[in-house]
Amino acid sequence: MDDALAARDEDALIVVDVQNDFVRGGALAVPDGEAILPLVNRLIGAFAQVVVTQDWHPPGHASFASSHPGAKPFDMIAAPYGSQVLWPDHCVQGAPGAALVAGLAVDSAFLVLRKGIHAAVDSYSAFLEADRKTTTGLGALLSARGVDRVFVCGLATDFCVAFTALDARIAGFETFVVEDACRAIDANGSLAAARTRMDATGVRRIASAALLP
Ligand code: VGL
Ligand code: ZN
Repeated sequence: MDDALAARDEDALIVVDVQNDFVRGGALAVPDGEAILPLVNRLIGAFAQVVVTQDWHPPGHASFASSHPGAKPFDMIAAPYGSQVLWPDHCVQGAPGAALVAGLAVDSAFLVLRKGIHAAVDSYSAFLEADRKTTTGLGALLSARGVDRVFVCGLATDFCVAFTALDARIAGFETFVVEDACRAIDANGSLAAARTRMDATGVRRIASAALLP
């Protein structure tokens, strides 16, 4: 069992992409993704500072396979900013699939942060887009609010959760991924790769029992 980590005022919870397209029936459904909802809601209740993110792409986004003639979902392409996995169309701005899952306890969140809004650049991370230059401003915002530890949960472990956690760590926050409050896509070894990177970067992987009574 992990040491108890009872949430303090200087802790922020980032709830990543708990959206219709990432759960059962969605365009990019994460296996068992809907199962995390009760636990995520309990975590939200334990934190004074909560940020919820939404993947929020314009139609024709560069990460969509449909934007690249001849490409299929899960192909890789070389984008100007590096390699990019191509996805089914998902989380299109304003579409039902982009909405937060019904029942997600968002009311206490101080911020709903939308990311991936630039047509030519993807953004798994809630901090820095895939060009590694364009910031969402989240790091500065959390710092200005006195946050020093960041806890991350949501979907998907191996993409938006991991990239968000890695960037939180790089931004200087002590960073934890609450693994049982996440689910993974796990395409082509992506979950093992994400865990290896998180471990190497000093992101701590914990269970919710360390936080919740
Ligand atoms: C995500 C793939 C594409 C995620 C978002 O939320 O993990 N994955 N867009
Ligand atoms: Zn996306």
